[in-house]
Amino acid sequence: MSSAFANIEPIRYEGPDSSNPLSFKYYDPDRVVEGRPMRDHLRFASAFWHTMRNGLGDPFGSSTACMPWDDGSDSIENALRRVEVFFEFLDRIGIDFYCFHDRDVAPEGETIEQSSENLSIIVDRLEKLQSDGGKSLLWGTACLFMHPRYMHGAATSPSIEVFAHAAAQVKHALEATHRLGGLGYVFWGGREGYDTLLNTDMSRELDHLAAFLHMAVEHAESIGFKGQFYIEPKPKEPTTHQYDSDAAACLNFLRQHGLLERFKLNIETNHAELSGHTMQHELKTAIAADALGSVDANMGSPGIGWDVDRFPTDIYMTTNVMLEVMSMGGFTTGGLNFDAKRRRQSFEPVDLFHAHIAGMDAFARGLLVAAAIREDGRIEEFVRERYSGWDSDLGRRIESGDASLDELAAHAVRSGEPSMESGRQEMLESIINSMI
Ligand code: XLS
Ligand code: NI
Ligand code: NI
Repeated sequence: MSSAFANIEPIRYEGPDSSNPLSFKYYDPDRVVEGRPMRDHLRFASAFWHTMRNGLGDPFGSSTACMPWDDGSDSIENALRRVEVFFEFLDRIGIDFYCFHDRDVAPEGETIEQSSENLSIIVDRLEKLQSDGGKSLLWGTACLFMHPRYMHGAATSPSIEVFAHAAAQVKHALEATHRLGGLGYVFWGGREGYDTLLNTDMSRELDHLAAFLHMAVEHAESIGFKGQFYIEPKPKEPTTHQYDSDAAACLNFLRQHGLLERFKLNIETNHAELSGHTMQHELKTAIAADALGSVDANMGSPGIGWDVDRFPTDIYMTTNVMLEVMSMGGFTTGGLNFDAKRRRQSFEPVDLFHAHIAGMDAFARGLLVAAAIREDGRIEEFVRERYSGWDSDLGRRIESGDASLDELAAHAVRSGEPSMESGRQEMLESIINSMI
């Protein structure tokens, strides 16, 4: 086994009074909350692309991350070393799941066949590391946005040759995910959108995207991949407009093209913020359609208009996420994937630990606060009471589509002017504060 982190003890729960920064203050994996251990509620995953491949460069400055195990080359040996170090990291931090793009784990070759062979070599090693370490693949995906050939999109490229190339890449990535027993497969439409409508046939591109996804579903069927497919909404960046702009747009697209049965959504906090919604709004929209699958757990920086992928440390936000996840009975195939990177200044290997610990503890606290809010019941009771008029005979008939405008008009005449009730927003916010 690799020993890149030999000087770091496995991270353990030491409780809120510990002053050891390399310990969990709240994440106690075996602690039972609402009948299940914390680890099963939270299902943390680390993202290979950020943890192992992000040099922390930005548009104004080069990489800063110190990665002594990485020789910077595109060799298979280097790629194998990286996956070894990654699994050592997962082991030390105590994370059970991971996610990757094909091109993060294996170098792209000169041809599509060579790329697929490279991927195969790495997948062999991943398979072994997974079984030795008891780790699982939360989801796999194909990187259809980095290579210059995808500059106009992949499944929505105007070029049929690029579309075919992307299809080949997805076929291989799907097969790799299947071999690794992946629980899911994500489509994030990095460049599936446009920079200007002047050169774009939008409706044709959307039809192509649907055809692409249908082929993926059929291929999954033919190889026996039963994992969950996800679309990950994001409104923009790198394109000016991305078709999968938010949860509602994705759901409409999936429904229109008969894909909703096989797809759920992977909702990312920072993307929700970029779309002008809150994370909770996006989660509720997905849950209302029975389509919340998984979460990319990160957060933005208020006022910054791009995807900064900070580690999620805001306890209000983690509380809201856990309230929604618990309201749907918890994750099934999904989990909390830290699609998050350290700040450029946090360049030391140990910062990978600090960053994940910060995110894990923030979510563990969010879980505990959410459980306390649920147990307390005041908020739920308030909402129930607010809609109690609908529990009447008339309410039930309206909800089941059995009432008419005539009947309601007669009812309104009988009842006179409706009484007004306060929404009590500040009172509710104060209740939440008293539980955090
Ligand atoms: C980028 C996305 C990406 C997906 C996987 O903004 O979050 O990382 O999660 O392709
Ligand atoms: Ni993401
Ligand atoms: Ni993102």
